[in-house]
Amino acid sequence: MDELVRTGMDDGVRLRVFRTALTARRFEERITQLAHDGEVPSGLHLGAGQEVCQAAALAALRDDDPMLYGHRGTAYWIARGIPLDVILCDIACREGGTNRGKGGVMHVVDPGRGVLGESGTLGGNFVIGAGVAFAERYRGTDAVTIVFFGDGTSNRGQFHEAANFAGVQKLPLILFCENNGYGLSVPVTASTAVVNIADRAAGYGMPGVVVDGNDAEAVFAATAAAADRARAGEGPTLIEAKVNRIGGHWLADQERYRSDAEKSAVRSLDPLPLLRADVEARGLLDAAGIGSLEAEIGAAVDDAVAVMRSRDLVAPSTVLEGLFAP
Ligand SMILES: Cc1ncc(C[n+]2csc(CCOP(=O)(O)OP(=O)(O)O)c2C)c(N)n1
Repeated sequence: MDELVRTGMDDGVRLRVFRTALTARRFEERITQLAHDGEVPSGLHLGAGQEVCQAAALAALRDDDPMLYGHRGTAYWIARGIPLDVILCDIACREGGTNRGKGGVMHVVDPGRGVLGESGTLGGNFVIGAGVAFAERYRGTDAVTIVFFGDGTSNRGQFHEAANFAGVQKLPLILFCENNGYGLSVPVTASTAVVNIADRAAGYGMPGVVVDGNDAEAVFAATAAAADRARAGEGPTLIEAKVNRIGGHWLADQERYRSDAEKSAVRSLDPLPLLRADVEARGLLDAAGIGSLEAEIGAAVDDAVAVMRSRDLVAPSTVLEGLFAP
């Protein structure tokens, strides 16, 4: 995507965001079932509630802009066009994944699509992302690097090192915080001294922007503006999208630290039905069109499961392969 509509999402982008978010939701529902059935490891951190935000942010970038993602959900990979069966083979530790099944649920990598992976420990993405942004500028490209992270991860030391370096170097970098109010079971108010993560931007010489992460239009506009700034050589932006983690931290989380009232309030704020209603109200898809899209996605998920089941589990004897460049 070279030309973007900067004043707002056009219909094509809106549909693309909806398709990506809906695919991620249905895909993760199936992965949850597969995990309960013991067919895939249960380590998935579901993106439910955050897919619209992730899809809208990525729709505002070019499809090969470097991306380091957080651990929450599959929408980042789907947005970049990685086939569902390839993602599922990674998640299921089978041959056929981007990492030949060795990356597991969190380390899908496809450099050709700008998908650079996730650091083994939270926080590593910040310094790697700043380094990638520096390298891209050094090579003379106009790529914009985006680093997604959660509110809890923003308290790692690497955030501050990388933000300062990006600010002083005016790197083409977007630091994109998905603030879902929790780091595992710890509420952000108990872990973080500022009200908004974006408030920290002032300390590093970059703009800090807070957006409603349930509003695809707002997320798209903020990310597009940050990308324009970065490509124009004006430096990094810290975006904080306020989102809701609809479910637990991961599949096995029983969420004992959240009241029933809070859980139902959060679930009632699901942005996916809101985006669906918007798509319908604008006449982009009617009920039949949405039914066809659901059927198409369901079939694609079925196909991915069939491919995954046909692949071998990664052989333990290959564990030391691929560690170093040949
Ligand atoms: C350095 C490090 N510490 C702890 C963990 C374990 N861990 C995985 S996810 C997570 C919570 C992260 O919270 P946040 O950044 O808010 O993202 P969210 O899970 O809410 O999307 C923790 C503590 C880790 N992976 N790496």
